[in-house]
Amino acid sequence: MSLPKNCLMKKEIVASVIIALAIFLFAFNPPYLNKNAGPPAPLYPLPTEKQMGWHEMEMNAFIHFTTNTFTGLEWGFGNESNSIFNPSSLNATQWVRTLKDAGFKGVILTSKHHDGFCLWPSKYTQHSVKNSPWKNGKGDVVKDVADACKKEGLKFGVYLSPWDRNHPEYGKPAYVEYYRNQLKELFTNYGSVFEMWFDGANGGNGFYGGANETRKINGATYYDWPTTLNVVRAIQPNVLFFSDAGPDLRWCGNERGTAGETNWNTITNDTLYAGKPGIEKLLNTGSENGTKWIPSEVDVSIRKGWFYHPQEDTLVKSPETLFNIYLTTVGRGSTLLLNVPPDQRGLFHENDVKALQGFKKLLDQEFKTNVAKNAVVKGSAFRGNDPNYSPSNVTDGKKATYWATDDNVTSGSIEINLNKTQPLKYIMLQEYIRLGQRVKSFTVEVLSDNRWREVAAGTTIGYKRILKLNEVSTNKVRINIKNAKACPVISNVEIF
Ligand code: FUL
Repeated sequence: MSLPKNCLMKKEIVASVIIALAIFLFAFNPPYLNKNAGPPAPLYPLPTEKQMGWHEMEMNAFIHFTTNTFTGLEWGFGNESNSIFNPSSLNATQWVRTLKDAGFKGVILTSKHHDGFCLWPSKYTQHSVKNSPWKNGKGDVVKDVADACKKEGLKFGVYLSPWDRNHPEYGKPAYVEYYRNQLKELFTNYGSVFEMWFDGANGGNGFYGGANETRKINGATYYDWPTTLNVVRAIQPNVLFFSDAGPDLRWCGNERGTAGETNWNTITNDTLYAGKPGIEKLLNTGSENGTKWIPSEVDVSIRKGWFYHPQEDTLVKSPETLFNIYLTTVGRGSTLLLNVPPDQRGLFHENDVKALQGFKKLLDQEFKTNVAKNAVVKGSAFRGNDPNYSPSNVTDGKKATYWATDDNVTSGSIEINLNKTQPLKYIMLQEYIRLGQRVKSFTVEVLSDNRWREVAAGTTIGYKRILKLNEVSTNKVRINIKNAKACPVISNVEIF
């Protein structure tokens, strides 16, 4: 039986439409039909919004100042007389301005160190500035620093030593109450606090109101941290808590200025607590499959000690050393917390100021021109062939755009065309960590004499990774993500 002519024509039209659609799909691969459409699923755990803000600060400063500045000690015993605290010309604005000019974004002040002397007129103790000759007992260093930070636009943070070698009740429940009352004072009276620094040191012997004995506490239970932290959170929910093991920020495991070359922001902290012996290595690297996002912070002093001692005036770290510390902290995805201790006048010493200025000069000089800015980037593959995830997103200078591959593709390469051959010193890479930390290993190659040559390699990237390239000359750079926990998501590449 033969079909009518108009029916045959309809069949031909339908066939042509199907062929045209197939050609269109093959050619344009529209993202809405691709299984890899849309952004990659988050890889948990993720940073919180306040942790993201902290990552972006990159460099904060520590200020260690107390009776130790006048006694020459690093750990006051707790029997120091209030009368020795008498800076002749304390000027917190000089501290904060110097730090701001050097690129620091936040300041953490030792409101009370292990010796128990309080830099603010706490109503819970007589051992404080209120009974010192400084400003006839009317001064308040915490207020001075908090106000200077507000004025200069830096964030203000607080260190309050849990260990107190002055307090008669240290080791008993009454001291924990005292400690919480002091936290309440600090978090109520000085405006917003971005970070609270809990020191893990719980040494043993001390003055303890005249007992002169050794007191040991159980670091895991004595302070009842969950309750203590909730006291603070009830006043300022946005504060970040630092201690050896978090809960928000972790110690990097050393005071030398070196984050782990492998540095996971993730760690499982269920069995960790501040001061727990033997956890340094784990804190330094974090763990690939850690269940919580607790990034590492690197505290290191510009001098040998944490407090000012005149005999260390010649031992201030040089701008070059500070720059290297920058590379092994910020350049390894951590945040730097650099200590600068005021002297007996209550000023940053000239040598420290000079070192900080030299450090800033080096930072500006070494990272002056990003030759990859807006450079053309080609990639081995990108997510669903969707331009939203194209390799060129890594050079567009935008924080929220990134190159990503298809799900289950855990490696990939991008090639950056620099247009002209030029000497290169550093490469900087950033993962889009809002979707989790992913990269486990990568290499960097440059094209020279028509051959790709490996010039750098690393493991983790995280918030930021900077590698030295040792002045290679090239016009093309290739970044190979060798392995990742899930499809890599790279937001930024800069080359200097
Ligand atoms: C250590 C303390 O014992 C030092 O004195 C200093 O405060 C440093 C930042 O932390 O644990």
